[in-house]
Amino acid sequence: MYQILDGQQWRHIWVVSDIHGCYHPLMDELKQRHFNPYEDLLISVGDLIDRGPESVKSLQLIREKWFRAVRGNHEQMAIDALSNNDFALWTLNGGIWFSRLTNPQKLDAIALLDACRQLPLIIEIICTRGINVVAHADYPADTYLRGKPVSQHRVLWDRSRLTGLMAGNGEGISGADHFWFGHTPLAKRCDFDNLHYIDTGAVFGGTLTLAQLQ
Ligand SMILES: [Mn+2]
Repeated sequence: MYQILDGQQWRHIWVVSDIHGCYHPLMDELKQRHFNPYEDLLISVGDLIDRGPESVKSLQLIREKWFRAVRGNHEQMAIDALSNNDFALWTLNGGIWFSRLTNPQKLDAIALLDACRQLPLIIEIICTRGINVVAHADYPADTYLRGKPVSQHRVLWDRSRLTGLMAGNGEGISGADHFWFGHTPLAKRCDFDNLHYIDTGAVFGGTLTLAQLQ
């Protein structure tokens, strides 16, 4: 559930919003920032796949040394579809690309989605400017604690904290310096206290947001 990273291993560290198959826009953003795959790290808030044009290429990022990701609800829907052999929910939510792959492509995609079972739900990375926590939709507690069991479903899906914050209710989460979430497409990134919601809807005609943690 938790993966702990020591930021000292990298020069610059970035977190990126929901990619959803927007592989080439991501490469453009990395180029603009002079991202160096030998020295820098990119962390995804999850939802690498679905809706956009290049789900497989986006999924292949998990094999790169310079890339880490937490699991998003879209990866989870794909994992569940394959294990239950029930593709209805996933297909309805942008997973149609999978059925259009050739058989060899499908085998590679299955191997990659199988590897997504190993993706953590939460990444904690200790950077020069403090402790950062990355999760897809929410960290469902008032206080962060490394290793604390939390609801997988809420980590992957829950929008209630953000909805509350937008209505003026709620505050930050203690126990870490910054929290980075995706999942809910917004016109621009929203920062409430130490909570950062960065999904700016790249796949819906918006942009990818990259935030530098170190
Ligand atoms: Mn999502």
